[in-house]
Amino acid sequence: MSYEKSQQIFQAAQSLMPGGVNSPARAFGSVGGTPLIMQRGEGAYLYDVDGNRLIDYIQSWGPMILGHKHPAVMAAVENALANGFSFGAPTEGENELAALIIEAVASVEKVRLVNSGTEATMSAIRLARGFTGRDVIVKFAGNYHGHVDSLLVAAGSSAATLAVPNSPGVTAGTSQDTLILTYNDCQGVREAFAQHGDRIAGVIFEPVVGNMGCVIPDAEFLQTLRDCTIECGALLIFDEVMTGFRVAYGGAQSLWGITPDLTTLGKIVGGGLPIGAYGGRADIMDHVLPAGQVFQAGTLSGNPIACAAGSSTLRELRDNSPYERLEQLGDQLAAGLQQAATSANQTCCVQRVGSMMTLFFNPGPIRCWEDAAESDTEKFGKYFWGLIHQGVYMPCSQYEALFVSAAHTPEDIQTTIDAAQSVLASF
Ligand code: KE4
Repeated sequence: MSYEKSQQIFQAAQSLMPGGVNSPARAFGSVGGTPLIMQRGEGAYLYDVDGNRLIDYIQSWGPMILGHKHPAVMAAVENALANGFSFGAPTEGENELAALIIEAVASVEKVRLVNSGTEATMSAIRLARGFTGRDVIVKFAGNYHGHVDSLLVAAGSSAATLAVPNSPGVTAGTSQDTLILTYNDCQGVREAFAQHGDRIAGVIFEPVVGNMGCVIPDAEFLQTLRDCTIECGALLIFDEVMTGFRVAYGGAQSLWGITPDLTTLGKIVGGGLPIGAYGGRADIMDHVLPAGQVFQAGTLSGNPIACAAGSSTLRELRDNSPYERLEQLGDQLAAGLQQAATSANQTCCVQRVGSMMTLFFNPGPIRCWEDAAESDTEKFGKYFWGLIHQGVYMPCSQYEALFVSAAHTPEDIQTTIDAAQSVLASF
């Protein structure tokens, strides 16, 4: 396989965009080498500028659950394009997408459309603070919620819960109202609420983590979060930007049977076009301007083309549910990857919910960031590139989840397993 054109284009990008990319996740920072420049997608496949075909398990980091260029989504976007691109005025398509989200996610009574998952989480935590009149937000190490200043924090040196900035440009003042806890640590949650409960506006977390690799919450952890937030009058925010419509049509909350106060969404709700959303109890959402006083706005929020892509994607997921097939394909892939690692005497564990999963170079189980951080990222890099050379495109970091789409076939999965078998056997 040649990657010559990718290398030329990426080289040229270096003088145009920081690191040659518009999002660091694409820069192959943790696996090394030059990112592949993609030309087009078709179903389960991506084609790079050198004409290499790859079975795609990144799927634009989650949105492409139906696969690339799904006919129903293509038709909806083409129809919307015929009316123009953007008006800065309400359109009926926004009602349609909002109604689909409200119908699908039981806890969402009202929703606001924005342009990215980051905007959704940033707005949700502002709303939690505005609604409760409190300042403190709780998050968990290894959970990512977009590049929101107050959530770009790392565990502080003291008390393990005080957060400090983990990016230049984030001020101490911004991070001082963020508490950072350990995922799946019920005792830590109870202690933090005992100590700070009356100052906590909300807790935001990933109800299945994708951003430290796939990590699954314990039932007790979920219940502890719900109980503590109710007891202290804080809001529980499910960040379902990745899990929304991915792990189930109703999101992770429909699997876990926990009702959050607010939910953030993105990725799939836009069908691959820029959309985010936050929603929840109407009595909370009615605090958002112009219904209430919490400010949030956006020039392209509810963009007609993005809404058409999102609504057609959700309708397809609702009316021709792929979730049973995604569960079967996910199970086939997870079992095959685990078997490939075991037969190659590689110490790995696979953690999965539905069609999102991670092969960790780590004995596991992985329950929190401290566990995940023990993974062998160097081996992961070798595995990643070995698969690229065999036409399989996995997420370019140990700390991401791979995604199976409704366009993948059992044959694609078997091809992937065979490729993993030969790569791991070569270690
Ligand atoms: P965006 O602003 O990237 O649309 O969404 C931020 C976000 C919020 N919440 C969760 C749970 C997320 O996973 C994300 C974004 N996910 C990453 C990949 N894990 C996006 C990839 C990238 O940054 O390029």
